[in-house]
Amino acid sequence: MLNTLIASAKTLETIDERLLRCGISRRSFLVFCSTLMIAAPYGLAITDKVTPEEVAAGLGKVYRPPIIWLHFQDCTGCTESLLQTSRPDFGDLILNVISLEYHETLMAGSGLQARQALDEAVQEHAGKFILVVEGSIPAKDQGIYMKLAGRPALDVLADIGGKAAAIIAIGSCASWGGIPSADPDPTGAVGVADLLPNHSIINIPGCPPNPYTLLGVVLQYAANGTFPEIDNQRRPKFAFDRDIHEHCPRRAHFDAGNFVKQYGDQGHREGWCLYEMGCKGPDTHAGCSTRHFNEIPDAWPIGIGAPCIGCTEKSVAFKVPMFEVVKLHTIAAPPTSYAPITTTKGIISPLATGLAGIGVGALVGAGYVASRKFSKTEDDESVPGSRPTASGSGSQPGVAPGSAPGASA
Ligand code: FSX
Ligand code: SF4
Ligand code: F3S
Repeated sequence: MLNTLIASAKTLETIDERLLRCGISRRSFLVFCSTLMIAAPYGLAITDKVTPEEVAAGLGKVYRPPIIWLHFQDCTGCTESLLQTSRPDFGDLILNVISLEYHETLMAGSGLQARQALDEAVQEHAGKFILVVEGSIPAKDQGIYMKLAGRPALDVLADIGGKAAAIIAIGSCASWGGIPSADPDPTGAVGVADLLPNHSIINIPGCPPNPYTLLGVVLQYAANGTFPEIDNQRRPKFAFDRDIHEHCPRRAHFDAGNFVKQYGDQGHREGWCLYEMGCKGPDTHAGCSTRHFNEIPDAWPIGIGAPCIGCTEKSVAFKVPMFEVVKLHTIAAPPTSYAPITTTKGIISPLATGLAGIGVGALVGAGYVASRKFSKTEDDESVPGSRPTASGSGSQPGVAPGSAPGASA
């Protein structure tokens, strides 16, 4: 078990020992544990507990996992999102919960000093450390497009990856190539698993991913010596098991047919659905709609009015054009009996009251909701931001003209 191996390293101590020695309050650690529980409410053995106290009791006995973090072709956004984690603050998180042995962005040394630090860390923790890789690896032309201390990145990854207990590919770049692999992909950018397919590798895609997913995976591995259950793209299921669209706060607008037509229009200002602006939420598995970034409410793409670009999906991100509308894979439209979410102008029909009115009212309501869905007529005042069209008609989202609404392939 990894934790037994780690314990043999004299320089490492348990999380409890470290917190005590450094004067970190129990309260801070409990806040951290409860945040982890929220980020991973199921699917992680370390958070599969009833209270934060139980999580803390289990985690406290875990030896701080040694981490070596390498950068390849990246923007450092993944590191930045970790830096912005505020519970506990960055210093507590990095220096006390995990044992970060090498990280080029954060270390003071450079050049030969950095090279020696890396060699020493690899040597001391060989076979016990977790290698975190950020950024894609240029594989074209024998890897000449990126060198570290004179060695192609390809060789560095093979060498250090071969000595790691396990590898975490953080971000979409390290998971499959990400932005550097976008057409025309001049460097032949690939992900870690493309180069080391037989290693123990887990992918945490996202541009950037949620830092608590990383911490959950790291601590789970340190505690149990195993990665959490993964899907067919090596992503931890606890964080990637559902699509954005399922829990999007704008979903009610999608169901009601209220779509932003243009950035800055009235619908955009009112927080309507971004589907027609190319939102890839229906095609994207990630937890962003419920786990926002930096612990700030609404700090995620759709929360600030930008469509999801599908950054966690290899087949979507940086491949499908930004404004292209995705197909829907599930029955998207709700029962037509759903009440509209905006109030209507006019007078309630007397037929809508009384027994006889119930059936008729339902039909009228259904007809109303159906007509509001995907309405594109220019004179429909109830649809903010509608733009006049030549024909005054439009297609339903995700449905090819002429096909039935709702489900598609
Ligand atoms: Fe890529 Fe990360 Fe995007 Fe940036 O790993 S996943 S470009 S946020 O920093 O490398
Ligand atoms: Fe949210 Fe996008 Fe789905 Fe609209 S299409 S409900 S903005 S995920
Ligand atoms: Fe990425 Fe979409 Fe989330 S773009 S950060 S998966 S909302």
